Amino acid sequence: MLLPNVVQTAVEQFRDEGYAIVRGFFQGPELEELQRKTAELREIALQHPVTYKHGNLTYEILPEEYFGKRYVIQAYWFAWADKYFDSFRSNAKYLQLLEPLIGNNVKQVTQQIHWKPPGAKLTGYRFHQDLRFRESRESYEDVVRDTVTMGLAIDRATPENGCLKIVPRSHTLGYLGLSDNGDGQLMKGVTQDDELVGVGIQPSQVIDVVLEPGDLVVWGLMTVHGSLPNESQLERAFAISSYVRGDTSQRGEWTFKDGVPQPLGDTPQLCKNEKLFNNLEPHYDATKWFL
Ligand SMILES: O=C(O)CCC(=O)C(=O)O
Ligand SMILES: [Fe+2]
Repeated sequence: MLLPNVVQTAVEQFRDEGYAIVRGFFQGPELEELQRKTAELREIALQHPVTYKHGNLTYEILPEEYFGKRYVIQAYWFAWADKYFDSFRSNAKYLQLLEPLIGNNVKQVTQQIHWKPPGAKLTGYRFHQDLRFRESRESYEDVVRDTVTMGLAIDRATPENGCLKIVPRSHTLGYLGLSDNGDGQLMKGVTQDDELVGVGIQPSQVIDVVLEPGDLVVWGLMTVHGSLPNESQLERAFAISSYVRGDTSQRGEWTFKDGVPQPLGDTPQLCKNEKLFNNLEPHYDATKWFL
């Protein structure tokens, strides 16, 4: 468990600066298990030639036809594929950080692993605020106030392999519309300095979130962040979990009720994909967003 002063420092930093880092959130056998299960999940995902979807479960594939080799760059809601990841999402240490911020009735709106395989292009994320990914604002009382997002380093994350970059205190600037231009695709192209300057952010304000395996970074829906593609030969797997206050949100999968971990139910709940119920069957999605 986290020490009380670690929780308090993180909560204060998150409120003041729009982000916080918790070192050694996962350690030892718990970290090794996460790394092993992540490698296993990657092999399962790589059995699919193109992007695969089943309910909220998604494996985002860069197909061999266009990339010379098959890559998996994202998995969503793999709690449906492996019980380990269902209990991972309600780990008691997540609750320790969440409770002071959004209480102990909590739903989860996103569960993601992002891989940045060496050699794959298109593994960067242009600078943005995650509020752009919460389409149904009326489904929340106050989605900004009631959301906390956590990113757990599975591999070491450095500038060379495309670590997260954050603009401290940017959560106070309002919604800036970064990367909303064009098709809004985050993984094509990189943010130019003048785009940041145009919304009042100096490029020198951007910090690299360098993480050791097991370190955690916390951010909010208004925190400006992004990352560059992996230019190194080292992997960068990163597990992102976004939580909301359960009693003010009609989106997400229950994760804690009165602090008690909740497993997934029989059917998926609306989370981030508003079109979930259009097709609940397993299917391939060969959309060529990357062209
Ligand atoms: O994985 C990353 O580097 C950033 C991902 C991100 O910002 C997002 O999914 O919203
Ligand atoms: Fe993001």
